[in-house]
Formats: sequence, C-alpha cells, structure tokens
Amino acid sequence: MDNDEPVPETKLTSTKRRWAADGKFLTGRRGRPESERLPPGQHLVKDWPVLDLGQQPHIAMETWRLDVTGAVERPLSLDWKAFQALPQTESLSDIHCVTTWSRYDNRWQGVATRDLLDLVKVKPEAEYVMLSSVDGYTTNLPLADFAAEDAILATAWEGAPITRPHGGPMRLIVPHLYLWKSAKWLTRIDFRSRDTAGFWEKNGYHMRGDPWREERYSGD
Ligand SMILES: Nc1nc2c(c(=O)[nH]1)N[C@H]1C(S)=C(S)[C@@H](COP(=O)(O)O)O[C@H]1N2
Ligand SMILES: [Mo]
Repeated sequence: MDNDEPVPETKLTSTKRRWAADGKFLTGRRGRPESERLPPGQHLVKDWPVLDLGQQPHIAMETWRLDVTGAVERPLSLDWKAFQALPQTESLSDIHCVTTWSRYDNRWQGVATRDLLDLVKVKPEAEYVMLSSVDGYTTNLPLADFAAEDAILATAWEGAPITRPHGGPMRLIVPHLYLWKSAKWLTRIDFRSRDTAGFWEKNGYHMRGDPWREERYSGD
C-alpha cells in the first residue's frame, strides 16, 4: 500500500472537512457559565407558550412530506416513513423567544440537521437556508446555524410527539437562535447562496437572531 494515497472522500468527510475549514460550528457557546444561562432581556418560564401566525395546520401522516432542495448534490423528497428511517437523535436544550421568554431543558427527539446535511451534501455555494412551512411561514438562517450540533428536526418533546400547536408532526429546533427561526410544520429546506428575508425578517426582525447578542430587530 502506498501511504501517500489520499483517504477516499465520502459524503460525510467532504461536508465535514469544509465545515472544519470554515470553523462553522464555533459558536463560542461552549462552557458558558450557569450564571449566564439566561440571555439578556429574557425571563424564565416553566410552561411552553404557543406563538404563530394563527393557522395551525392539520397534517396527515399519509400526506406529510419534507423536501430538501436548492444547492445540494442530492435533493430529497421524504415521506414520513423515509424520514423516520433516518438516524434518530436526542438532544437537550434551552429555547429563547424574542418576546422575552426562555424555557430551560427541553428534551427533543428527531433527526439532527447534521445527519440530514450528510445525506444531501450541500454544494460549496450553499451559505444560507430558507425554511418553508405548511402554514405559509418562512424563515431564513445561515447554514452554519442550521448545522449547529444541537439543531434538530424534532418529532418529540419530553418523550411525546410534538403537538400540533407546537408544530407537530415535525418542526425545526435551532436552540441557539431566537425561536422564530425554528419553523413549525416544516415542509421545505432550501439551500441558497444568498440570504433572503423570511416572514418575520421582512417584518423587521433580525436576519440572524442571536439571543446572546440581542439580535431581535433588523436595526440591532
Ligand atoms: N410554521 C410556523 N413556524 C413558526 C411560526 C409560525 O407562525 N409558523 N412562528 C415562529 C415564532 S415567531 C415563534 S416564537 C415560535 C413559537 O413556537 P411555539 O409556538 O412552539 O412556542 O415558532 C416559530 N415558528
Ligand atoms: Mo416569536
């Protein structure tokens, strides 16, 4: 064997190599002291408020679909069975809503966004993600945030299926950004080279929405 032979590139390594090179997952959040667990301007709640545009769609499992489109080498259109067949992950995280409530220690189950990314292989030009939901809601975020270690396409919360008001059967959770980025009733994930404003972003909210920087509104 020739030791100079390069390690064969796989769908896993090529994506991860690029993320590593770009430092994509270095959010600076690791090791945040307990005393700083609550972002500025937030208060803690024990319940879980419901916030949306007022349409809470009924989605039958037979018609549920997730389309993954745009700047990817392998676009996907998954039905519920195919989605359930993806690697399943559990994660624990705090959530922070721009309306100033935060909720600690939410236990999610579902598919890690990183596992989805390994499957579709984003193209080098993909820097942003646009999310679309069954109720017509859209929201945009950088690929690096979508790909965060604890970001999850969640189907269960605290051991039970996510309820319809909270975005069931599947919603995104990106815990390190304000919760408006976490699309409920998610049906399309579109990878893009340019950042375009989603629903709230067109209506004055921040393009990124980092609660630790209080990126609430577009002027912040
Ligand atoms: N599809 C969809 N997703 C959505 C919204 C929406 O109106 N439609 N609202 C967003 C906003 S503004 C917030 S604060 C959170 C609220 O999630 P919750 O109702 O589960 O607390 O969902 C986000 N995701
Ligand atoms: Mo919100």
